Amino acid sequence: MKIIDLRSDTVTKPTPEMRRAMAEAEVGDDVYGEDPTVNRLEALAAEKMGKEAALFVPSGSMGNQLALMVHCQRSEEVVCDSESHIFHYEMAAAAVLSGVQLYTVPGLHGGEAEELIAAHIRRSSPHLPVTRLVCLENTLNRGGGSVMPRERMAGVYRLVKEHGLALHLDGARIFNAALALGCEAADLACHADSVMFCLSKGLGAPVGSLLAGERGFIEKARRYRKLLGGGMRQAGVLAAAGLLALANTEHLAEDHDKARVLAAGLAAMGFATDPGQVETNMVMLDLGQAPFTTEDFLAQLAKEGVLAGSGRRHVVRFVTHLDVSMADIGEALSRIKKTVDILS
Ligand code: TLP
Repeated sequence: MKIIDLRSDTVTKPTPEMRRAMAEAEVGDDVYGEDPTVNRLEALAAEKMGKEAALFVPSGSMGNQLALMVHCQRSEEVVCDSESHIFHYEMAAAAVLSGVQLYTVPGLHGGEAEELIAAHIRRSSPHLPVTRLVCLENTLNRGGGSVMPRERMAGVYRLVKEHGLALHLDGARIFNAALALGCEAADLACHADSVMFCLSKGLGAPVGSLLAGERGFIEKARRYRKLLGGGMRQAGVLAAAGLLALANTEHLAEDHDKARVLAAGLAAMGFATDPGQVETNMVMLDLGQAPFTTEDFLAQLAKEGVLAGSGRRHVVRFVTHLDVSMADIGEALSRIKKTVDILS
């Protein structure tokens, strides 16, 4: 039985073309700044984000955490959505590495973003931490891959600048967001001082993310990357895969189509999943009303050869990606139906 893995878009394997490019990559010692392939990738990433410079890092988490380290001082505060990745999935690194507190705001990603952020910027007081940074996430992973429109980002950035703060964008899936909004990634990144995006998610590279921003910001991040043990040597073998991944981001549209078909199939089974709400490559299935637990559902579904993940409480997350076809989605739907029949 073919396993259909919808746990995440991180599960993709490099294509033969990618493996060839990796094997043939021109390399050097990147800690000395001498890896030509890494240098090319960083230049291309900066260009795509419309920023002065970029830094290749092993993971999205490291990219986000470097941004916090550079933007903030200890005891300062970062305002972010209560569903954000930096809050849930980065091992409390903001507290450990930067000594900052995350001020998590429910619904910050939504239509009230400006008002909510304004209400959470601290006034100057000897009793309160100093607000330093606002972090947005586009697309919002735990928000079902939902997109923050350009105008909303622009409004938030204006507000952030009026208060003399900085804005970091967790753009792990910025190309999914840009595609859904019909714009370039740089049109989103221009509303942020720094942006992190991942090569190892929908774009299909095996490893790597980039942090982009002003030259001085990136130079500081480079030093902190070394501090964290993230200075890589002949990293061109990885950057070569990244260059191929960045060369074509249009195929993400197919992942969005697959997600919509999956959501429509779930809706047809009677689940309250609205295909109209699927904006990118994720489908959230809320099993809060189901006669079985999320854990039992995931375990039985795995026996049927479909892997899915769990997100918020009672919520199953399906993520479409390069390594699942539209036919796989049809097959996954019939296995989901079988799972529900067994458990009901
Ligand atoms: N997300 C992973 C898991 O960590 C949950 C996934 O499967 O979706 N920002 C966002 C918005 C992300 O979704 C992720 C990874 C990261 C940052 C971190 O990237 P990595 O895994 O490369 O550290």
